[in-house]
Amino acid sequence: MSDISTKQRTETRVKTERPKLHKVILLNDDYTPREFVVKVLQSVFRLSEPQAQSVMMTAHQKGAAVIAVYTQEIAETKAEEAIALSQHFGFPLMLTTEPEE
Ligand code: TYC
Repeated sequence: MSDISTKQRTETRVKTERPKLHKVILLNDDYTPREFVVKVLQSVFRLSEPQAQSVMMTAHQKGAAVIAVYTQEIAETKAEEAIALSQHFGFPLMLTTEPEE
């Protein structure tokens, strides 16, 4: 005989931590052409052309700009991709990542 309807069930609730998000930060330099920075932001980070222009100009004027936030692995992979792409074209463009507060 099945006791499925009367059996007490204990529910275990496991608290799932949300993965911390990491910022990808674009750093200014004196040599990388503005148009190249915009292309990298569009191709690697999928920014629209106006968004890419805006982020590029913020880095150009203030020294650094947050591009976007991702989980740690994606943030680091995208930063590495952008740096590799820039090095391939002989530009010194630099990006860093840091955890969000
Ligand atoms: N400062 C560069 C120039 O005048 C352009 C530039 C902008 C480079 C933003 C990097 O993250 C950067 N050619």
